This record gives sequence, C-alpha cells and structure tokens, in this order.
Amino acid sequence: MTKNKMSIETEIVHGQGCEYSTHMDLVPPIHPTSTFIFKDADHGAALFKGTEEGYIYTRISNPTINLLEKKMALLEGGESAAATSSGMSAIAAVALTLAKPGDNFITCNSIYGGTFALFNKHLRDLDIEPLFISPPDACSKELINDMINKKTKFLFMETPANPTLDIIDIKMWKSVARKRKLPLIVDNTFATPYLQNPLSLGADIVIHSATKYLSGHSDALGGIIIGSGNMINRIREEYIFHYGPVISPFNAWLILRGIKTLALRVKRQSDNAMSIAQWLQKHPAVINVYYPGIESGPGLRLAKKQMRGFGGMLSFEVKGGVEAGRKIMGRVKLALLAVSLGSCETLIQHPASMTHSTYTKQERAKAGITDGLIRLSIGIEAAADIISDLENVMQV
Ligand code: LCS
Repeated sequence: MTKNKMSIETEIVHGQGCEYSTHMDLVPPIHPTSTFIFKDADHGAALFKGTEEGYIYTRISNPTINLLEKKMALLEGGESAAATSSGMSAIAAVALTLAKPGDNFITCNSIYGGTFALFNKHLRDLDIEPLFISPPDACSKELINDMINKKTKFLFMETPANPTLDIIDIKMWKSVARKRKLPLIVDNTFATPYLQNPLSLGADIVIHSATKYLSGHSDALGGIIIGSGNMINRIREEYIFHYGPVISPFNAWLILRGIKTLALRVKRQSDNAMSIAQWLQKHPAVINVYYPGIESGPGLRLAKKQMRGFGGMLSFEVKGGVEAGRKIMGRVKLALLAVSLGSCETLIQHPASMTHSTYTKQERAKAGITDGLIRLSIGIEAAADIISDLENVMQV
C-alpha cells in the first residue's frame, strides 16, 4: 500500500487493517485473553511504568481492540481512539472526564433517549447540570454563547439527531466553543464516518455507538471515542481504566468485520431512505417527513455542507396520531418492530413509547418529538419492497 491518502471507501476496507500474524491471516485473529505474560519481573514493572510498550491486561489494552481503535481513528481523522463496551459508556466516559460536580454543559434537546436519561437524571444526581437548547435555538450563535458560563465544561450534540433528524451546524457551534475554550463533542452515530467527519469541521471529540452502522449486523454492542492523543489518554486514565467499561475482544472483532462493508451498506441505506422519504412525502396519510435530504426540508442546506450523503434514518408522522402509527407498526411484515438502528434489516419503532420514553411528554415537545412520530432505520433490502410493505398498511 502506498502512503497516499486514499478515498474513504478504500480506507474503510484496507486502512489499518493488517498486522499480519506469523500465519499471514488475511483477517486479524481475535485475542480473547484477559491478561498477558511478562518475560520477567523487570519486563512487567517496565510495562507498568510505561518505559516499555506492550500488553498488560485487557482492561488497559488488547491487540484486537487496538485494531478497532486504530481503524476508527483513521476513518474519523483523529490521532487516537478508545473503544468502550457500548455507545452509552463512551458518552459517560467523556462526560464524566470533562465535567465534575458543580459543572454544567450545553446539549440539544433532541438526542437519543438513553443519552437524555444519562444527562437529565444520572449526571444531575452527581450535580452536573445539562443545559438543554431547543432545536430552533441551536441555530443561534448568540443564544448558545449566552448559555455558557464559568461552570460550563463542554458542548455536546448529535447530528443528525435521534429521532428528529435535526441537522446541527458543527462549524458554528465550534466557533462559539473555540472562543470560550471549550471542547465540542459530536455523536456521529447516525452519519457514520462514511458520511461525516466532525473532527474535520472543528469538533474535538467524536463518539459512536458502534452497535449501529459500524457493526452493521445488530450482533455486537460497542462504543468508540476519537480525538487527540492527549484527550484520549486523559479519558482512559480518568475513567476507562478504573470504571472499566471495556469492549470484549469478540465484539471488537465483529465490529471490525462489520466496518469493511460500511460504505456499501450506508450508500444503499441512504439511497433507499431517499426513495422512501420521497414516497412518504407524497402519501396522503402522511403529515410530515423528517429526512435531511428532502427538498424543502430545514436541514438540507446544512446537510449538504457538512455531510457526504443523508444517511439511512428517517422519521414520519401520520394522520390519526399515535393510534394510526401503532396500526402501521403492528401490521408491517418486512420492517421489523425493534429499536436500535443501522441493521441490514429495516427496523420500525415508536420513539415516544420506546427509545424516547425516558422523556416526559413536555420534554419531548421541547425536543420536537411528537407522540405520532414513527422512526425507520432503513435496511439494505430493495426499496420497492420496503415501500410496498408500508403501502399495504398505510391506507388513508
Ligand atoms: N448515540 C446514539 C445517537 C444512539 O442512537 C444510541 C443508541 C447511543 C448513542 C447509545 O449506544 P448503545 O449504548 O446502545 O451502543 N440508540 C438506540 C436507538 O435509537 N434505539 O436503541 C438504541
């Protein structure tokens, strides 16, 4: 391989992929060991002291996990990465490294329901206050700047956001964060590194739930944090090493395998989602479609600026509210009624009663999550079959 920067599709397949074993396996082996043997007592002591490099114990590092970390650092354009047991533990690790009791941070209202619960309940219990900003206000530099005070320790966003698909301006938020010398964290789970690289737009830390598009097959949980070498070391030392939210080498290996087809899957999921969004827009039973790529959509201009495509997630509202939505979810045959996202299969779910049931009705209203909203994670099936599945159950 030459050292020239290659296209993202090629990096996804080849980048950082090979540390050939003595058997020259094309696919890296799994190292399911919890601990590593020292050559002698001096060697063990030197590894602990950091004067020699090598493996000590899998909570600290492991060759399979390292391969996933290197791959994701490369794909996101970061110096370093740390893999964790889930997306939630990645978010907790970052938040609890950067903020301590008495501090606060800025975040949007529309975020994954588990992240909302972590912020609004558990971090509050630790006297770390989330300052929520509503979707329209998240477009105002002045309003964000006014929310920041001496206790603010970071800014956090999801873009596209779960489940409203809001597109938030990474460069604009960074311009505010930079002036106040605060790190900007972007949860890039919905976009994936194939469609968006927040670090190149100014973000300081990128987080993924690797459970979703990176794994791609709904067969492993994992999380990943990407950023500067100093920041990742700090998160490891202040949180991961001792709270211990470590990914299993088996899951790291499955996610590495999943990543190889990331570009193919996300391209097809994005193409399918665009076709389905356009079909839904024309359907007489549909009130609203939330997809960054639709003409007339509020996020289109910004999505074109900061993304390379619009992704495989979309939400929509039907006439008849929750009851009509429940009927659709109960009757579809191809789309599977399940939470999570980024699978090969199309998944359908109801945010208000499922992924975002951690919000009160009022909190959901502030985030723009209506009771009738249905979310689709579009799969890699034929778009026509997904449309016909919806058509069969969406009579006016
Ligand atoms: N960030 C985003 C944007 C997510 O959508 C999720 C999970 C997480 C972080 C947490 O990742 P995990 O710990 O599950 O790996 N989102 C889910 C969803 O929408 N349905 O089920 C899980």
